[in-house]
Amino acid sequence: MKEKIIEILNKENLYEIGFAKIEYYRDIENVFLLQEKYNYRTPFQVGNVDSKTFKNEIIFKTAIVVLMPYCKISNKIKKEYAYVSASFNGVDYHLLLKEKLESVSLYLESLGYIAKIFVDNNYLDERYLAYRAGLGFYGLNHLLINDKYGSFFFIGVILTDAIFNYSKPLNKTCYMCKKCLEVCPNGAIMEDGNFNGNKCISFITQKKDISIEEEKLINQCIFGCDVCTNVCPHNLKVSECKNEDIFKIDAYSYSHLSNNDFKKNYGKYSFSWRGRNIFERNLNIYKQKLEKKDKL
Ligand code: B12
Repeated sequence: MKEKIIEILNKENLYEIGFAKIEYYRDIENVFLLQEKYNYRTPFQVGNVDSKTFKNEIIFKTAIVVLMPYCKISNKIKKEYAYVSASFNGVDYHLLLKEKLESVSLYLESLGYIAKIFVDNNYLDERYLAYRAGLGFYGLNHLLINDKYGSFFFIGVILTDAIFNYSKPLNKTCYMCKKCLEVCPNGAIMEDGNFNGNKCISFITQKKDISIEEEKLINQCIFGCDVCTNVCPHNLKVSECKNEDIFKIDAYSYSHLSNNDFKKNYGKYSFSWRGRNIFERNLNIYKQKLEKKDKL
């Protein structure tokens, strides 16, 4: 059954696949408790400590974890163009990856098993599941790093009640060069190994109400943030997106869109999930910065 699943996924061009045993994950319980204590948790994180550690799980036995790589964006984009971070650059990965995992869930269901697909906005801690499935190790920037793809990949998960031979976590750590910590513009990555999601620029570009101080942090990359990943030496091998594949928008000539036109033009991209207002807010912040510079 394992070989068949790998074969199905390979046909979908997915090659990094691991099998994690679902059990009570006590080793990360404290991470979530500390996160809540210090207010590091963002509202984009759903679920609670018990659901993420599978404390009371009775149905699922296995997480089949799959990585889907994406390309990185060079920071040599002309200043008049605003762009979105690499993870939001292409066609919505939530839909794409879910679709690719569909044939595995159908296969498992045909054998009488339960199978449920998850990508991103759900109660699971997907990085931890990928770590347990032997697909990578944690970086100081808190992203999971894979030997082939660096940290430039999305994670998809299928939970099932089927039982397999399980993969082992890798016994590896990142180089701890601290480059990510040094370049993070807002101190989200901390020396003590913690991560404050509320300070992460990626979160600030996506949240509704931002302060004047936070506005100062929004720049040419108007949605998401690649700063800590672009300096990471584990990402040197990651290939750059072709110029024509980079989503960019001329900040000077963009004019306000209706909700319908925004959906029509950008609905296929994952950044559109936050809607037009936030996108235009960030674009206008960048445009004002450009205009200020032009006047100098
Ligand atoms: C909420 C969220 C965010 C928030 C908060 C990020 C965060 N660090 O939690 C914000 C909006 C800031 C964000 C940003 C980004 N995100 Co995000 N995000 C999520 C989401 C929905 C939940 C994350 C979560 O539950 N965090 C929980 C907290 C506790 O995590 P943590 O503080 O980092 O703690 C971990 C480590 O400290 C570690 N750890 C600490 N102590 C110990 C001890 C032991 C023993 C072990 C084993 C581990 C361990 O384990 C903890 C749990 O994993 C996941 C999808 C999902 N359902 O999992 C995607 C996800 C993590 N994001 C992803 C991506 C791509 C990004 C961005 C790169 C997007 C961008 N370009 O802007 C940035 C990267 C920011 C960064 N450096 O982390 C990918 C990560 C892929 C990867 N290679 O790791 C995910 C998995 C989505 C996906 N399906 O692909 N994200």
